[in-house]
Amino acid sequence: MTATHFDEPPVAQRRQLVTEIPGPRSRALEERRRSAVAAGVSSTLPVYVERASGAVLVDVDGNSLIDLGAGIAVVSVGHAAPEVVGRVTEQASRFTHTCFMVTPYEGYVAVCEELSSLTPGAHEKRSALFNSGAEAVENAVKIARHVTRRPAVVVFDHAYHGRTNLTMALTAKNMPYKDRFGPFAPEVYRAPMSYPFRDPDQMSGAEAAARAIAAVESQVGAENVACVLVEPIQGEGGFVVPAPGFLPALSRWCTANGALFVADEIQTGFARTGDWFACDHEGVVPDLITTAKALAGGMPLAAVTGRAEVMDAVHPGGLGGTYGGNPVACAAALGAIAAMRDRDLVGAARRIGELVSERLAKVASSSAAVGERRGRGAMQAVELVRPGTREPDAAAAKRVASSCHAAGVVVLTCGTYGNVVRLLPPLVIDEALLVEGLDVLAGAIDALGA
Ligand code: PLZ
Repeated sequence: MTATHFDEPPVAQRRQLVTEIPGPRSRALEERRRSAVAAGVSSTLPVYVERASGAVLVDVDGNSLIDLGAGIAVVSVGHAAPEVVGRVTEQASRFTHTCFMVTPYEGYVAVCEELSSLTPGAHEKRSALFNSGAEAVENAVKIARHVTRRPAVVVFDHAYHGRTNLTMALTAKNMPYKDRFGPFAPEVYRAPMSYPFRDPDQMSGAEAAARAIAAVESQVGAENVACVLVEPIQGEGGFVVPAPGFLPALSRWCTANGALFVADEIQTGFARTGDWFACDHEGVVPDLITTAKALAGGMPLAAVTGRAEVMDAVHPGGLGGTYGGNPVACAAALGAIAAMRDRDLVGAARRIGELVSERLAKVASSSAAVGERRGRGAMQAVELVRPGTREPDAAAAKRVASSCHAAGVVVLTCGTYGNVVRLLPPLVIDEALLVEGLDVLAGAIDALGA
C-alpha cells in the first residue's frame, strides 16, 4: 500500500508564505497548463493546490493560504471535512456508480429526505438530483413549464444562473459568460432587481417588487409566466441583498397569478447566510428551490426540491441523467449535512457575519473607496467606487484582490461591474485566522489611498 493523505500530519490552520505567490512550482504548472488546458477556462489565482483542510490551502510550493472563498461557497464545512472524507471513502470502496435510473441505492433517497426536511416550508416535498447548479436550474425551468403549461421565465438584472445554453439566457452579464456564445434560449424576460445601493433613494422592497411586476405584466403578461426565478441574495451579480419585502411580494404575486416562485439558493443555501436558506430570513416559501455547491461539501451534486404535487406532475422518465445523484456525491452530501447540523454551522455563519460585517463597516467608514458594505451571515462584500461617487471601480477591486492574493489570502471579486470584493469563508474557520485574513483585506483597501 502506498502512503495516503491520512498518514500525513494535519494541515496547520495558519498562513505561511515560503515563496512569492505564485511560487516556482505553480508557475511551472501554469506553463504546462497553457499547452493542454483550453484558454477559455481561467483561474483567479494560479497557485496549484496540493492539499487543503479547514480554511487553509497548501500549494505545491509549500505556501499555506487562508481561503476566504471556499471554492465559491462550496466547502462550507471546510476542506477535507472528516464527515465528508470518511463517507466518500467508505462509499467509494463499496461502489461508485450504478445509475439511479437503472438500479437505485439508499443514499439518493436519504439526500432527498434531508432536502425535504431542511428546505423552507413544512409542506410535502419531492426532490430530483443533478450534477451542477446550472443543470438544477435547467430542470427547475423544465418542471415549471411542464406543470404550468406556460412558456415564460422571469429573471432579474444582475442574475447568475449558469453557463449552459438556457442558463446563459437566464444570466444577465455578457462578459465573460455570454459573449458570442448565442443564440440564446427564447422566452426569458429580465425584470429590474431590488438593488438598494443603486436604486432611487429609499425605494422599499415592496416598491421594487411593484416595479418588477409592472414590467412583467406589461411586457410578458401574467398568464404567460411559468416561473419567476430569483437568487434571494445575488451571488456572481455582486452580493446584492434585495430590500426587505421584495422577495415576499414576488412570491405572493406568483401565487396569485398561477406562476411558480423559484429560489436559486445554489450560492446562498446550506447555512451560508446564517439560516439554512436565505429565503428563511423573511419566511418566504418557494414552490421550487435549486441547491448545489455547499450541499455536498465539494463533490458535484445539485438538486431541485419542490412541492410534491408540482414535482410529481412530471411523467416517469421525464427527469434524470447518467450521473445525477451519484452515490459518492450523495455520501458526501450526507456527511456535509451531518457536519452542518452537528457543528451548528448556521450559528457559526451568524458569528462570522457579525465579525466580518463589523470589521468591513470600520473599513468602509475610513475609506471613501467603499461605496457600500453588505451581505448576510458568512456572505459579505464591499462594493468599491470612485471616491465621492457611485461609479463602479473595477480596477480598485482587482488591485485589492491581487494584493490579498500576494499576501496569501484568497478573496474573490464579483458584480455586474466587477467592482465587488466578496468573502465566502468556510464556516469552520478559526476566528483568529479569519481576523488575520480581514486585516490583510482591510490593509489592501486602505492602500487604495481613498
Ligand atoms: N446559480 C446562484 O452561484 C454558480 C459560478 C462561477 P454551477 N456560481 C459560480 C463561474 O464563473 O462559473 C451558480 C450560482 C447560482 C447557479 C450557478 C451555477 O452552478 O454548479 O456552476 O453550474
